[in-house]
Amino acid sequence: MTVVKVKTTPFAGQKPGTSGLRKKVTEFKQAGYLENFVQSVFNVLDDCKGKVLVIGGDGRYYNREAIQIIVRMAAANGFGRLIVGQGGILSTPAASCVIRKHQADGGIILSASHNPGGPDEDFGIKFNGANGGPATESVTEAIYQGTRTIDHYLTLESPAIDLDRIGTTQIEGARVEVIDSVADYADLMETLFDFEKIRALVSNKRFHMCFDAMHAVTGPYALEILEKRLGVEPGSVIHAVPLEDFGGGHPDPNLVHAKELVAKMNGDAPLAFGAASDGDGDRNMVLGSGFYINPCDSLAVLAANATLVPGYKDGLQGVARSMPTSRAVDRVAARLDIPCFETPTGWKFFGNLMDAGKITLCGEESFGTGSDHVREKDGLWAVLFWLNIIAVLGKPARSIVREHWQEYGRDYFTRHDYENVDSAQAGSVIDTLKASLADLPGKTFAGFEVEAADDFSYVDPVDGSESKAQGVRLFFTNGSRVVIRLSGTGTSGATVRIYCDRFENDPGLLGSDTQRALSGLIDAIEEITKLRQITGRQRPDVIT
Ligand code: VG1
Ligand code: CO
Repeated sequence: MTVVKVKTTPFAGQKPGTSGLRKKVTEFKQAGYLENFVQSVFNVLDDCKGKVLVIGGDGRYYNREAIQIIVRMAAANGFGRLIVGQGGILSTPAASCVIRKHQADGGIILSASHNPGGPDEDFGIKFNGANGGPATESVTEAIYQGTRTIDHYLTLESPAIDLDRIGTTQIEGARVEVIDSVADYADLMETLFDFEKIRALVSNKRFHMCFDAMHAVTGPYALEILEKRLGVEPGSVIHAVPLEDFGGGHPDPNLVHAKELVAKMNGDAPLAFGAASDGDGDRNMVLGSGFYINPCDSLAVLAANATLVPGYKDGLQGVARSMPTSRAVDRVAARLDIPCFETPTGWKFFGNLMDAGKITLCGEESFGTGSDHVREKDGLWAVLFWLNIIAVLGKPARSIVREHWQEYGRDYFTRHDYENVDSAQAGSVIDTLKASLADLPGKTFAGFEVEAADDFSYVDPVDGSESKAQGVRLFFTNGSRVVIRLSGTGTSGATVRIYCDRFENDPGLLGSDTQRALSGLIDAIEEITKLRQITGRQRPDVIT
């Protein structure tokens, strides 16, 4: 097989966002588009000779074709060993686990996460480093710079590898191993959680649960771990077959998109426990009987109860949350007397803290929770963590959360998303707000007086790198907070995210409806930004 040097010219806009490069499939399918990005990744790795690369994706449309392209390019670039998930499947946390376990030099994950899939929908690609985590900002910036000047990529002519058969083939100097997508990950879960106790819980005739894989990547993982290894009632995992278009659905685990699950958790005979994950398996939504658990609260409850779980029995080094996430976990950290870090949105900012041993648990309000067992957020891991806690405490999820509020107070939290807003309009809302930051303190909006306002800037405590302009924060004199930022994962128009939180510790006021509890704050931010007025939107598209 001869290595072929193919001439190419740069494509504009190959700048990775919050989590990799996400574009429409039609854009990715242009000749040389995927190749340019992949070669730019390899160029940043410098000498690929003999290196080990993990490759897998969430099974969405174009996953298999993309993997064949990447395998040929990796072999042509001199990689010594390629580890590929069977059928091209590796969930994001499983890819992280495989990179770490096999001491690979990195991995390429093909996913646009919770974005819809199909010929006219989204595709994505992300590079993770040897620690198993998303490349840091300096690496993604170097990849982007590479895409702006690229003039050739390397590939070779070789037959497509059989993605469905576990086994090894040789392409040039590269040994290509197709591995079981689930085994390494499932084994890791067994080392962290008390499978005996969870088995006893789920065998209880009164404990019925449902896991909604949303026709995305977690199906095979959930079947193996929940139904096979833990003995959860067969049929409890729904939408378990990964489909290229996620069955036409939106693989985003929230109350809007996981409708069938939500129906099972409410009504006359609600199930005891429900959960869902997203396209690539790194998000989780956890539900109790007729009870929604906000991801910010979920992180706080896991931190407060971590020592009940074998993998965390010795306690936590520290915790971290993304800036827009509510401060519920901060209260737990203060009580445990451990450090709590506030990072910009996106999992790539947690990696250094975990590698340096500064944190054990971390999370984001966007249904992301995880720990240092891998370097990605991890949907099924969070589900198992909850099941383990429920099994030990012998209480329903709802009681665990309510008792947590009684003890620590409650941080009411909501996020309002305005999707597909005209990019220029969205940009001007944010720019106008930024220009007024210095004038806001002391002013009152809808009864809320602004105490401080800034544009969040983060200095990484490990390597000192600085990330500026990570979202506008408005702090009010009564302790409430609003954050506003633009999404970095969309593929059309702009998505404006508004995050509101308010702390309450009056024991009689802990059970209110979230939207009602935050309505004043929502009015205040509209008065400040005039977002609805400017965009002509009456209400947000998604509320979580
Ligand atoms: C969103 C979430 C962020 C998350 C990111 C990737 O980013 O807000 O918390 O880390 O998605 O998650 P943005 O820039 O759109 O707000 V995933 O599961 O899409 O990889
Ligand atoms: Co995801």
